[in-house]
Amino acid sequence: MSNLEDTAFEERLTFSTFGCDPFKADPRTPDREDADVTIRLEGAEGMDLRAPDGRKIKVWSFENKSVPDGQRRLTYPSAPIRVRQGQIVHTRLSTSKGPHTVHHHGIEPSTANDGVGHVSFEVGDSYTYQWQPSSPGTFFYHCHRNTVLHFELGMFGLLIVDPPSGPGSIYEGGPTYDVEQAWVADDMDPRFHAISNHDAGLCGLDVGLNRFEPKYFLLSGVFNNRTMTDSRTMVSAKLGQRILIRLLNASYSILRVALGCDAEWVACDGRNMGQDPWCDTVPIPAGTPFELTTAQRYDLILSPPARGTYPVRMEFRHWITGEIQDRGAGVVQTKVVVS
Ligand SMILES: [Cu+2]
Repeated sequence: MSNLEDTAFEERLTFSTFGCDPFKADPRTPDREDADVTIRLEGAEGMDLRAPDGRKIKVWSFENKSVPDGQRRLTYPSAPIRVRQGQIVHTRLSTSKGPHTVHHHGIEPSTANDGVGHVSFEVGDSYTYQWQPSSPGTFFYHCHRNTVLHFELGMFGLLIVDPPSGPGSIYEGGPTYDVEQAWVADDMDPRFHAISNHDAGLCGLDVGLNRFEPKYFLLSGVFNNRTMTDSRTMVSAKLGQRILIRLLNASYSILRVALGCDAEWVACDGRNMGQDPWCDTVPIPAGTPFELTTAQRYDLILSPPARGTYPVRMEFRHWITGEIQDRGAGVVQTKVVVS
């Protein structure tokens, strides 16, 4: 059903419209303008990952129907969205298999376009989110419908905002980089991934979403038995190159990170440091641990002074006890190789 001209429909919208029983419709985007970029996403289910112990782990994802021919539309995490500061962006979400939303985390659109369940549209059919990033940086997008479950099941991806001139610097006139690496850390509790009811845990249902006991630990979609060698996780650079790390903690743990080389922390949560006199960048000496809470992003510049292999260690720690998850097994290691 399309109701672009259906003002009577809009008059029927109430708070409960956004609650436990999302409507099937294609509501009009308020203040809609022509887009510079349009991204088409489909809420998708049913992709299986093979864990190191042989177990099949079901994940949900956003199928990105805007990626060029030949690229995979369905990935875990979902395909990155990449736009430029100041562009008007339309994210067109279709949901044939159940209600979802898209929350562009860290972007500040109008409420109707914010994709937060219960306070704006939960999309039972289709909706076009309109947004315009004001700051370049590292963000991410995720479903905000029954978030604890849908986010854990994999409905998220990186969102990178480049300055108007494009990739190569953090912001216009800011620090530059030659090599770029995204690290998206995630932990998985297989019990959550066996749930197939979209609404499990929502609106009075109790399926134990308050008990999260992760058994699998991943970086950028790679299980931690492969992260030392997989090209999606290890970094290769030439001596003298500057490496930008875009690090997102998409796990439900505290992520404690230690790098084997010095780093400069240049941006946090999509906000640049060093751009204003009251907010400087922060040097992080080699081996000094730092921590990211769930959903936090760090942008780091590495410029290793010599050829070699620099280890990277990430520990997934319990948010209350601080202990490494899964009796000490919750660790991901990778490396930065400079040749
Ligand atoms: Cu969802």
